[in-house]
Amino acid sequence: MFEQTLSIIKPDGVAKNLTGNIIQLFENNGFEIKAIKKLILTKKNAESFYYVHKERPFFKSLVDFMTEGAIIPMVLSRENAILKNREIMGATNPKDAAEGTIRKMYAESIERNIVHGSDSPESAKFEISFFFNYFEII
Ligand code: IDP
Ligand code: MG
Repeated sequence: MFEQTLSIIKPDGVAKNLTGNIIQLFENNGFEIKAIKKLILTKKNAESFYYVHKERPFFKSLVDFMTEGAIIPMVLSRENAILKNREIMGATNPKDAAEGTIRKMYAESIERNIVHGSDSPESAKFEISFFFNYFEII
């Protein structure tokens, strides 16, 4: 099914100048960038975005990390975009990520793992609308 997903280059990825490499990888894998912007989240924004994790022990640390610098959210589309993006990103913990995945190549730790990707059609819908208005998605 042709679908859309939300990807974010997290503050560590932006700070390490990996934006170009990551976008290239998505384009090489058949994704079209339908929308893109650069911004800095407030703590409240980050807490809202990650509300599903609010009871987790790493929640505060995750919010601190996601607000330490600029991020680049993007709407990506292709066939099976949600699953395919998760595949290209690799496992949450870079130690478990497959060779050639973004997290295997670039991530420092389970927290500082370079990219975010929606994990279901429901989360993609919420996450895309969190960052983009309908008229910003081409
Ligand atoms: P995902 O990004 O692979 O979907 P989630 O379980 O949804 O992983 O967790 C959201 C984010 O929270 C992760 O990408 C990572 O930055 C952070 N995180 C997840 N698990 C841990 C942990 O055990 N310790 C610290 N940070 C974590
Ligand atoms: Mg997740």
